[in-house]
Amino acid sequence: MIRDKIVTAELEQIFRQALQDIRDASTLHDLQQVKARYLGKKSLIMALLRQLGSVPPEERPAFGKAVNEAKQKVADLIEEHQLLLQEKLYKSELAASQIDITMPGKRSGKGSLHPITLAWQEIEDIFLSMGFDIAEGPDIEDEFHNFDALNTPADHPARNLSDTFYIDNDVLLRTQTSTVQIRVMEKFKPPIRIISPGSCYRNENDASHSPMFHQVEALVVDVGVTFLQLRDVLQEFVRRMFGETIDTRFRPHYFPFTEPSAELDIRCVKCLGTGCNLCKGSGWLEMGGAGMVDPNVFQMIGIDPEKFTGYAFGLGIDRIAMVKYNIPDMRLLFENDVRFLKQFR
Ligand code: 2U9
Repeated sequence: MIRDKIVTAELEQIFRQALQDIRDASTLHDLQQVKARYLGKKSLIMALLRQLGSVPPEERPAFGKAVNEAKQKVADLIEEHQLLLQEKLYKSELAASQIDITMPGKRSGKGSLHPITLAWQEIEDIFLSMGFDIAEGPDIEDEFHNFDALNTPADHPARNLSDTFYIDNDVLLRTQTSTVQIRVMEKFKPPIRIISPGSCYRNENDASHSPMFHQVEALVVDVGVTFLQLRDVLQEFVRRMFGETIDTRFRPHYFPFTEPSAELDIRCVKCLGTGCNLCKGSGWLEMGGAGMVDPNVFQMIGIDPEKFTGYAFGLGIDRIAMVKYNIPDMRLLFENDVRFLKQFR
């Protein structure tokens, strides 16, 4: 009986201390340590339980019951406190990560269209309004569409490996978008009135040449198409693109695919003809080439040259963008420097 009282008093003391320690545990880590101290293998309560064997048999049930009840109570209290601490932790984490929805958001930088895209779109709009359709075709071509059908013989310097990017025998990167006009003529009968804007590739690279550049070519085929119509369409295009005061002139030239052929100049947009650094004192800027479709081209593609005539021209989109937006060096168009691109917002 005396022993029983001593044990009860000891248990009582352990229990009271456990209660205090549980309450004092302010973090889950502290509580884990309290749990080990009172319920772990080496804990005081477990030590009491281990004494069970030395307790007289008649006292064992009461002794065991008291220790087990105390152990269960401590376990329940620890669990209760653990839930409390978990909730506290969750709330403090939530408060720390709270988003202030009244704060102004971060502005994502607004992009701008590339000057080539701007020029390209304006060129398309002008020609669409003059009744042209837009035709597209593959960048990777064969020799027939890039050279043979365009009356460019096998010994022509343009077919040279050093001027043209060949991928394989008879597989190349188109050097001009005329390949598209050939494909259109293979598919459709005249009347044809198209422009073909697109990327072209030539093995050259300096301040005024890029190995990849952009062209817009045009082709008009019908009965009674004349050089005068060609001149008027180009003059109208130049006025709309560069301004009403910008005149054009044609200089005789030679292209294998047109006859007669001419090069197109426009009045210098900077000095309007008096001579400046842009036009190198000439008062004119080179803008492209043009001509009447060579009868050989029509013959090659199965269009009767006795019945139909056609005009064609080619303009460099990059060149147009440079003149229009006063860009001094072609490389600026391909370096993707945002400080340059930002100016076209
Ligand atoms: C067909 C027949 C003829 C298209 C033409 C040019 C003249 C020309 C240059 C302009 C600047 C290329 O980008 S550039 O260097 N192009 O000078 N292009 S006539 O003639 C054609 C096209 C298709 C069936």
